[in-house]
Amino acid sequence: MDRDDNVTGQIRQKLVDSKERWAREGRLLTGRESRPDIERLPPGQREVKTWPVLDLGMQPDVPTSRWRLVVDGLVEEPLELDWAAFMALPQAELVTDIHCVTAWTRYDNRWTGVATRDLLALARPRPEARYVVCHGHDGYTTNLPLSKFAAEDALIVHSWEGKPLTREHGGPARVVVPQLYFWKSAKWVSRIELLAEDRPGFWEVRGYHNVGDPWREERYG
Ligand SMILES: Nc1nc2c(c(=O)[nH]1)N[C@H]1C(S)=C(S)[C@@H](COP(=O)(O)O)O[C@H]1N2
Ligand SMILES: [Mo]
Repeated sequence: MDRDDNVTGQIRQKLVDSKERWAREGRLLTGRESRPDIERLPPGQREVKTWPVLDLGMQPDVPTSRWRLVVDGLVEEPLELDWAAFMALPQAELVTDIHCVTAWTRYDNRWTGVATRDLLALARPRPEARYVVCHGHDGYTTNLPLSKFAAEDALIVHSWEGKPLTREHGGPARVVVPQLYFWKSAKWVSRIELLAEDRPGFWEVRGYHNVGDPWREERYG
């Protein structure tokens, strides 16, 4: 490892350490619950107009020529899609809000991509499949209940505001699960693994909530 890598590594570790401390201290918690049909802003959130970039500091460069999406685990029909096969699937366009656990919310993001439901319909989950782990090309993982992953507004997106998703935001393709905090939406998605038993991901083993519903303020726990 050269000196630069070392410095980046230290910064990243500091960031991870401070977020673990936030989780232990329950930082930003208001103790409120709220309902999406009554309020637009979940408890403890504030609206931002920009789109912050958050990740582990390594932003993998995955050209669409090398991009593959694997759907495996407890499925009848394991998939390995290349870019052309992915883009040939039915395309959905949706406008949804982003809620990040660090308390910013960004309204009205226009996504284009493939509905997770359509992907799952191809792979056909076995009856015992109840959880999903999403993997990113940077080694990131995050877990969620299959029911949340399969929500009708959950997508694997390749475009934002009609333009290809940028690398810093997880391009060429990332998961977007609008009903959960944004750490549940894996950038640079490489693999969707279906499981019978839950398996906590990167932030979930570091004190973040296992489900992460912003309306119930499930930040940590
Ligand atoms: N592959 C990968 N996905 C990831 C992350 C990451 O580090 N790696 N960070 C998560 C976190 S903590 C957040 S808040 C969002 C940030 O997405 P953005 O940078 O597009 O705002 O991505 C999530 N998905
Ligand atoms: Mo985050």
